[in-house]
Amino acid sequence: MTGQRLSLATVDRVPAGARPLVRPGEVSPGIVHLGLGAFHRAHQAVYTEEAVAAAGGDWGIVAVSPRRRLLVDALAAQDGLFSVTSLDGAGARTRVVGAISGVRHAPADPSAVVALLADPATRVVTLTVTEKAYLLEPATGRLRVDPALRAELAGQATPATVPGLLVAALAARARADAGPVALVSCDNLPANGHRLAGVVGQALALAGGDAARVRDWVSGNVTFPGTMVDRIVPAPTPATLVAARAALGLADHAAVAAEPFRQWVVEDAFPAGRPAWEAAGAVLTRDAGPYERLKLRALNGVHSALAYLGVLAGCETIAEALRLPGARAVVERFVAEDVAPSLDPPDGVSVVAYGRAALDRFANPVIGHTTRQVAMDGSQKLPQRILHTVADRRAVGGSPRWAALVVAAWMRFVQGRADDGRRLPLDDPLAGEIRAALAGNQRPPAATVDALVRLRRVFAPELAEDEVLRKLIAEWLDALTRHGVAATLASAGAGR
Ligand code: CS2
Repeated sequence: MTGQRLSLATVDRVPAGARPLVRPGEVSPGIVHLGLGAFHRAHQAVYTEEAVAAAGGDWGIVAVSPRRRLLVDALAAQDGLFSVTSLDGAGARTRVVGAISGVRHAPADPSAVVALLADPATRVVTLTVTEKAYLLEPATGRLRVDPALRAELAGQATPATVPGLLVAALAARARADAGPVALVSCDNLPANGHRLAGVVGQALALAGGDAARVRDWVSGNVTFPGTMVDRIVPAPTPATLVAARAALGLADHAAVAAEPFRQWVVEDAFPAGRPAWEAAGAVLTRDAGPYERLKLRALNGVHSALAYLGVLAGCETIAEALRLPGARAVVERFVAEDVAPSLDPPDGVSVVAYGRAALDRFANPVIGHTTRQVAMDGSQKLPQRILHTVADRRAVGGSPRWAALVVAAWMRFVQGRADDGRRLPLDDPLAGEIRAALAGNQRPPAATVDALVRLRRVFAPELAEDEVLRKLIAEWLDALTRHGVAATLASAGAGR
């Protein structure tokens, strides 16, 4: 793209209604964010900007990319400015956001990132690093310690992982007595606050040096508020940048597009203050657990269902998958018959109505959220999205038929061929183990199910040993293998 680029020098040329509410440089940093992906820019950055515009406070965000450099450079060239385009059938609305006051690339200078996290001005640390970056075993939530992490924790290697960076930062903070801080996971993990506390606790237990003193300091000075975060934010495409340019009259290489809907439920446990996020519509609460479980099971669970079924049936997008004959009826029954009885929803919330509203959002005709994007990292997502529902239903003797269909769709997906024979890539940190479990697999569906449920890092032993469940999954896998997704959904959705 040629021509002028979005930056502090050019932003006043942007149409008045699209200008940022606050400007980088006017607000001192108070938040460090790990994970510079599209979701952060369209979610926490927007909430924080609106909160600061409404109620003030030194809550600029320094956004750190733990891995990739591309966005760091794009945002640095734009003084932290980027735009969010909200898209649905009714049209598009683009606005520049000024919440990000600095960017860092962790691999380029890890010690600068550790120093930033340990700076007394940093009072809140938020994370959107995706499930796999916590290095947890998906089935149990225990930290997976490999030699590389062990070396980081022992101080023999530069911190490169999220647990390594956090432990190094907390140790530095404890030594300098830099004041309390909240570490806030904004990833779709179950009980994400507890899981992050567990990561830090287990990592500190393996750390060398003055780890015992650091642990004491952490227990008195660090909180781990749980959160439920929600907004559909597909990976940006060239079309996202073209739309941003048309709306702004300037090139924006860090533009994102998202659905208009957004929600944030946050446990209000911030020992050194926080932005007035409630002024931007966030719900501050004592316990985000009921919201989080509802969202993971009735929204993300259905998302994953549509992703696996859709990708097998040759659908590019989630909206297209939802249009397959029978698909909507099947996922509605999944929510009503399997998810709803597994949950105690937040007061006044109907699981079925929540599920229907999620489907209406998935039907957004212009957002173009790809089935492949949602299908990736299935081993990290399946437990909290599907298997916890299955376990809760099986514990009371239920027969989670529709959840079993989703597990079967995932199993067919990891076998690597769509219904039309096209190859499906497996983008998953456990790809090697999954392939090994399937090795030489020309087996009948029941044997495939037996091989895959033995992946203990994904399936808890009580599920792997549950014959009723294995049979349910195998029946669906047989149907999907014989008839394909389209015919299976058409018949199941019609109640046959
Ligand atoms: C999706 C989520 O990619 C995925 O796995 O299910 O990113 C989903 O779009 C968000 O959680 C919606 O809030």
